[in-house]
Amino acid sequence: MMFVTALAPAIRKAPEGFLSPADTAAVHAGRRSLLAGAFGAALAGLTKPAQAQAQTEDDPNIVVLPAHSKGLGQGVATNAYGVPSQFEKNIIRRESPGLTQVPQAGVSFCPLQSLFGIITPSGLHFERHHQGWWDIDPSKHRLMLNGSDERMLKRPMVFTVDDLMRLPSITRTHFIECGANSGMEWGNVAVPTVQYTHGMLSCSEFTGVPLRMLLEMCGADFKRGKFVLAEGADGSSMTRTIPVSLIQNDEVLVVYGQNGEMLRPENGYPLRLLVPGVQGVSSVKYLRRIELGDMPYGTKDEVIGYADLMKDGQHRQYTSIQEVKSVITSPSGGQKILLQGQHNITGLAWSGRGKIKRVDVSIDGGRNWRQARVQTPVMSKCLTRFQLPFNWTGESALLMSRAVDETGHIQPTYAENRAVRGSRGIYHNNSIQTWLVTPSGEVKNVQL
Ligand SMILES: Nc1nc2c(c(=O)[nH]1)N[C@H]1C(S)=C(S)[C@@H](COP(=O)(O)O)O[C@H]1N2
Ligand SMILES: [Mo]
Repeated sequence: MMFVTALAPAIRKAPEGFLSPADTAAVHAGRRSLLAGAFGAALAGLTKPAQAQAQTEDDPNIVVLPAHSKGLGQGVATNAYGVPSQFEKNIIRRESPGLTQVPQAGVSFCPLQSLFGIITPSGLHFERHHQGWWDIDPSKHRLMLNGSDERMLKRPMVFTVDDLMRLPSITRTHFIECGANSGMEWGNVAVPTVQYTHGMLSCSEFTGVPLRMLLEMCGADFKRGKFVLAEGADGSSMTRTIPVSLIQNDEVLVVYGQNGEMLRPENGYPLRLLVPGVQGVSSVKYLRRIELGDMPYGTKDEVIGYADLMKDGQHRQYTSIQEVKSVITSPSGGQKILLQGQHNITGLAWSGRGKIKRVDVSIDGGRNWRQARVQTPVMSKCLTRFQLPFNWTGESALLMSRAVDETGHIQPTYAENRAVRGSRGIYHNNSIQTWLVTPSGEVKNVQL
């Protein structure tokens, strides 16, 4: 007997992405109990069919009728707003220990290792706050559009959230990635899990109205006005310059919807800007003001931070595009492969320039590459899921993924990136990630 669905538990997802000491001991002792009941038996069956047969026949999880098959379940609306199963309580956002001193100026990382497909559940969307999050009363929130002078924009206007929701809307699925995602890796810190290496990345279906339409309602003059300033309503006064060229294709949205419901407070409720493909900081949350002007604003968030420190010591400013990137999310750092045989390498690829064209996967540190299967539809500036079967024979393996986007950009190696960028930067690290699988099945972050 062979249960194909039983493959997933072979990579055990423990808290923090690590195995508990007890579990690790169990693995070393060779106890199968680690893989619950029938699943464990079925997995064993992939390599030893006869044994699997014997184990499944007297498995109490099959032959003993459980309480949930005999009694009454919970009533409707017991969870008026549904929450995940109690058995999924380890799948949460996590703060990287020691990364930030104060939680209000912090990051919580998305558990990429545990997610499927491309949509990040709203409650798991990574969070980056410069001064904490707020749950703002939407009836009191206002969005003002003005020009740096009256020639830029003829009629300054103030919109309520209701005003915006009465306009025709656009819904699109896009990733948001912080410009500092994978930032620790420039210095070869090699943080242990994909949650911490790549978890400042999430993807939602967003709903809102094009910023260009709002500006045109105000009589914007795009011959004069070449730059937009976006300003948030939180105490950090988050302000970013966005070139008008970026908003002209209607991709930049003033967003109120996220995955079919209103934005979550942590993600900017009731209004945020969404600048697809551009580093997350430009997607200003709690958006309260848009100004049209004729030059870049050079605000604190553009001068002090979000500038790339180059190899020669110079800083590169306004590098906004999140370049082509990918990462294997499973097996990934901190996980442990418990059984030899068939596994599935899976991960995410994305590019701030458009669609993903292909993803190649290597299991030998980049000597040989095979093209991964990419889940369709592939959308622009959106996460793309890839997979490749992996037969683990108990030997060391170096797992890598390399994405190519529709503009022909190829994800670089660390050596290629460092040759230009050095190793002291924070932002815009799109290097190829390597996971080492050791003969004991442990998966570790290494750099090649
Ligand atoms: N108003 C406001 N907008 C903000 C921020 C902030 O602190 N305040 N953080 C920015 C940064 S640096 C990023 S990466 C994204 C993160 O969006 P998220 O918290 O919804 O994931 O929001 C951006 N917009
Ligand atoms: Mo960010």
